[in-house]
Formats: sequence, structure tokens, C-alpha cells
Amino acid sequence: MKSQLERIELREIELPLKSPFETSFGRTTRRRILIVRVFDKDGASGYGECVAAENPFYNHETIDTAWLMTTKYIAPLLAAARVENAAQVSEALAQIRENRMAKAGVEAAIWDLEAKTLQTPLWKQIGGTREEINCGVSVGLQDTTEALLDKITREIESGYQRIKIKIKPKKDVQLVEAVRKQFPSITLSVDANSAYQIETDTSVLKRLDDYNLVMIEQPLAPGDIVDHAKLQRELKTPICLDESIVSLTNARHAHELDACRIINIKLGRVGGYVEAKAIQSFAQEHDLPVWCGGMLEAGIGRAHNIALSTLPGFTLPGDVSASERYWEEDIIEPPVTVSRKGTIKAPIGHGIGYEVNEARIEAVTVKRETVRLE
Ligand code: OSB
Ligand code: MG
Repeated sequence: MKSQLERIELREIELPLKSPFETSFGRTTRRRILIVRVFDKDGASGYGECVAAENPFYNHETIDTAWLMTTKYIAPLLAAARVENAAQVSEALAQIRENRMAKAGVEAAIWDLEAKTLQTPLWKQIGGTREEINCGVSVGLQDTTEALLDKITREIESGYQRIKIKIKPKKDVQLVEAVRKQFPSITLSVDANSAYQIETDTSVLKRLDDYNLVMIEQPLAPGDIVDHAKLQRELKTPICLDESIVSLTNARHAHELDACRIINIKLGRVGGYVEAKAIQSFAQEHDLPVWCGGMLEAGIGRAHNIALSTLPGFTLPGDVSASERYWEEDIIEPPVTVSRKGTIKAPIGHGIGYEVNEARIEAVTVKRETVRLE
């Protein structure tokens, strides 16, 4: 960074999803999203998007807790630390336990600012090497199996390389069976968002082994790395951990116990680029494939996910897909688009590489606050 940070501007925006998104923990119809903008003393700025949800159902954070953490604790620690570059931010905030999504939103904004002032694309600044990333989609629980099959048909026609469907108890084997019957050879995975228990559900999860799934994502509770290891011993299908991996330490424990064979990395869940990069290096060293997860992001978060996905270990298609799957009108220009072969090109512009549509953001802002860093 060329000069010290001067202020953080927070906004809450509200965006209706084009169609509701349902997982084992609930249904989302509109997103409340925290947009973070940091300014340095020369007036340069960078954008981050905090992925904390409306409710504490995926993890403990919400947009409201993240707002409070940012204004009351993150801003003062940052002001005191006088960081010289984005890589120092996570260390400066280490005293705050957890609240990783709140920290990641601010850290991401500072990475964008740094890359913009250095006049380089963010994906290059973080060490990315892939010029094109591979994309899959996450398809939520639908009201009927026919609706699910229709949705999948459209996603495959668009070119997406991997289809993931959400499952929960009693909406699992029969869904997978129906999808496999219609699409015998697609790359298919399932995501349970922690809806199962090892004591009662091992037999139903074992039945999923018959359907050639590339992975079963997060079947058990976030803290249950030991139980995931027990379950993995019972399954042929690789387990992928999402909620369970919030740090490099978790990744190491999961690998040492053979609790998973694949890791989903989300910038917010792990607290930002520094931790995400550490997890991806560890995974690469130990031949664990990783992919970039999604949290129904608007364009700024989506652009950061694209940058993250260019790191060398991201070999599997991520849940990073086109803006038009979520929003009538995104908050960036151009919107994120996906090629016919299910890829997104890393942008050539500086920083996140997409223009932020400030007028659009202004139009959907419902709350704002500025914190000075001095
Ligand atoms: O578990 O990956 C998940 C959305 C919200 C919370 C958790 C998850 C998801 C998704 C959607 O699967 C991914 C996306 O399309 O952004
Ligand atoms: Mg998941």
C-alpha cells in the first residue's frame, strides 16, 4: 500500500434472489449483504463483501454481528496496527477470536486497494496462476423432483462442469437416484450442510456410494472432525469438508485423521486470503484437491472468489457461477459470465478487475456507517 488507511465505509444492501435457495438449514429468498469499502489517505479505495448471512444457521456469524465486529473491534485494531500491506491484516486482527467472515470482508477490501494502487490484477497479487477457472453450480432443494431435474438440465445446457445438489435426511438417496437415472454420466456431488449424525445415519450415507458421486460435502456437524474420519472409513465416496475447516489447523487435523479427501475453501469462513492461501498450500503439499465454495455472493464477493480460484491448488470446479443465476442486476460491471465450456476468465483489470456500479449500490443501500482509522 502506498499510504495509510484512512476510513472504512460499511453499507448494508438488500438484493432479492431470482429464485429461493434452500439448504438443509433453511431457505433464503433475499440477501442482506455487507459491503466494505476501505480508503487510504490518498483517496484510493478497495472493496470487500462480507459473506455473513442473515441468520446464524451456516455458522455463528450474521451480517449484524459482522457489522458490530467491524466497527467496534476490527477498525480500532487496524488503526492501531498501521499495517503496511494486506498480508499483515490478519495478524493485526488475530486478537479477535473467530468472527472470520467479519475479518475477511475487511481484509478483502484491503487486498483490492493494494492491488489497485500497485496497478495489478488482484489474482496475480495473491499468487494466482490460472488464467481461467472451472465452474460448477450448487442447486438448492426444490419443491419437487421434476423441478430439480429441470434446473439441472438448464445448468448442464449452460456448460457447467459439475452439478452439486443439496440433500437432507429423507431427501437424499431418492433425489440422487432420480438425478443419476436422468443424467448417468455428469460430474455430480451432494452437500448436506451438517444435517446428518453418525450414530443414526451412517447406513443411509453408505447407500450414496452406489451413485458415483465425486464427493459428499459436510455430512456431519462442523466440530465433528473425528466422526467424519470414522464415516470416511465406512464410505468409498470422498468426503469434502466445508463448515469444519475454518483454519489451517483444522485442515491439518482433518488430513491427519483422514476425515476428508477434498476441501472446500471459502474466503469468509476461513477469515481471508492469508488463511485461505495457507490452507491451499497445505492441501497442495498433501495432494488434497481444493475448490472454491460460494455463499450466494453479489458481484464483489464473486470477483474475490474468482481471484481466489486462480491459486494453483484449485483443481476442481468451484461453486463460482454467473451473476445471472442469482441477480436480475448485479452490483458490478460487467456481470460475471461463464463460457459455454463452464469457465470464467481471470479479469485483466486492476484489483478485483470488475467495475463496481456505485449507483446500483446506492439504490439498494438500506444502512450505512463510516469509521475513521485514526
Ligand atoms: O454449503 O456451500 C454451501 C450457500 C449458502 C451457504 C452455504 C453453502 C451455499 C451454497 C451456494 O452451496 C453456493 C453458491 O451458489 O454461492
Ligand atoms: Mg457446503
